Amino acid sequence: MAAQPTREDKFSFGLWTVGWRANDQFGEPTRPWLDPVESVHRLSERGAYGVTFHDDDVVPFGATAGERDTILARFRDALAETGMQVPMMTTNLFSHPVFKDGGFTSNDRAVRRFALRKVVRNIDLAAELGARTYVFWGGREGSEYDGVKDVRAALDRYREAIDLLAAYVKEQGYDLRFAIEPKPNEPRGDILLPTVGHALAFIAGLEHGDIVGVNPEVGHEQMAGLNFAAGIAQALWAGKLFHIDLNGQRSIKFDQDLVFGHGDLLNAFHTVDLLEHGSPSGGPAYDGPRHFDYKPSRTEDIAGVWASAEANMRMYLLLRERARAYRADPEVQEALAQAGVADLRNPTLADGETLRELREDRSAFEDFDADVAGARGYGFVRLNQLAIEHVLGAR
Ligand code: GLT
Ligand code: MN
Ligand code: MN
Repeated sequence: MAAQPTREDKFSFGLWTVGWRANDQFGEPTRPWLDPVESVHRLSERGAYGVTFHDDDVVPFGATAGERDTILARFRDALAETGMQVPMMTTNLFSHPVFKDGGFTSNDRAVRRFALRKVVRNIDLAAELGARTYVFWGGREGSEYDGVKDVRAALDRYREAIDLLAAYVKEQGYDLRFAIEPKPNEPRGDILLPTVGHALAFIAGLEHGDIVGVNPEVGHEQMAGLNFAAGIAQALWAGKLFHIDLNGQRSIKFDQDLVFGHGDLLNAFHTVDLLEHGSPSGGPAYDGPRHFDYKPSRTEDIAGVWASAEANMRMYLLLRERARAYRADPEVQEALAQAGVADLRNPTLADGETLRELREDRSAFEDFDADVAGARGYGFVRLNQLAIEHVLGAR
């Protein structure tokens, strides 16, 4: 039995997740509109510590200034009553038809200027509500056809937007960092910055990249056939894992946004192990929010929505418990040693050794017996079997 979720677990949910009305390409909504204030209460009761949202999740697009004030006052009251935090906020630059060709990278300059204004207004609100992370998911930044978008110009405009906004955050003295969320496709045929690797390369070319990191989502990497645990390991290595979207995906297909762990369970186990304990050889762990970005399946009624929210947290806690047992198991430690996992920490050259000295070291090449080294068994299968047995509760 895993423990019940508590605020210390730092579980957060997008209001757009439980609030999704389950309309899809082929069907109408199957659930009624859910009041964001109710979501704050229901999630708080279940042990979450925070909610996250797009500007339009709380204040409808096009609301007047007066309507916005009234809605936000009521929302702030719900936060105060429950003690719920807003660790992250983001902008909807994808729903309204004006963004059909993107926000920051629309071919229409007036749309790009409107997008910047929409983000700046919401960044001010994010700072006021105490959010520490501002996410950029560019779902509409891309195209369906290769000839319609000058990708190099689009990346210039993307960089212009992120640098302008990051400079604004610094000027205002806001304690806020940006996190770019990659996705390979959907809703656009191809989306700019499709993977964690693309996003990290883009960030390296920014003027204000020091406050810009990534917000990888499990399913988005897996839609591209990539290994999520390996992706976040690289983001941690780069010091850029600023936020995370946990959910589930079953192979390369449309974005399923299943409950965390309901897709590739073993990869979810290693994801939790990495977030909680850092890499096996002691690299950094992650101490930010455990944020769920899933969609309660279209088959569920409102009771099913809350059950699925609970399922996300429970999956995380169960996997955390299993990961702790895995790390503490002496047989696992022994298998890790046999696999040479910790040996990879040793620099390949000795302290102070030069490449010239390596070239003079006959034991490294001329006298090195490649056949003996090639005959070594690493025992990776045994280690993996131990991981699976822990996941199954067999150990
Ligand atoms: C949208 C998308 C998510 C992003 C959100 C942030 S909204 O639902 O599917 O992956 O994280 O804009
Ligand atoms: Mn998704
Ligand atoms: Mn997401």
